[in-house]
Amino acid sequence: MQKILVLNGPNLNMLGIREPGVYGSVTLKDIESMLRSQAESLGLAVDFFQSNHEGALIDRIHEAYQQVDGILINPGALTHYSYALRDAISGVAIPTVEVHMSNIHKREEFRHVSVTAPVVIGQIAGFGAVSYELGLLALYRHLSA
Ligand code: CA2
Repeated sequence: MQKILVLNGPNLNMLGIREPGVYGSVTLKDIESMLRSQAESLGLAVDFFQSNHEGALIDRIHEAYQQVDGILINPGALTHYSYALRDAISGVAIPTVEVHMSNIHKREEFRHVSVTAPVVIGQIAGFGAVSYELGLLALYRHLSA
């Protein structure tokens, strides 16, 4: 069975708790259970990790080296400036899909840039919690191709 690591970056533990206007009322736990049942129907094993710390995310990516078949990541605001996270993703060479709940391209200018986008297979943004579902499906299709 193929293994997928789902990573969430800073502040995503607050989903559904604050700012429901921007990110909706779905919690990270809801997203995890949604992905767990989607993974089961696709025949994938999923593991979840969220951290507010850049280094902890990088350590988790290093641990995934040669252990995991694909990564689904919402790097949060690290998307826009973390060359260290980008190097970690590119270093382990694990097929990765980047997802965002909001459409980062129609928000503030600083969110238009993703420094991680050039080292992932593709990016999905703007569909709320559905971005994660679409991302997992895209990763599955990529790994089965
Ligand atoms: O749209 C996304 O998924 C983002 O990755 C979310 C990040 C943001 O910095 C990116 O630009 C786009 C922020 C997640 C913060 O989530 C919160 C949720 C509730 C309360 C506070 C923050």
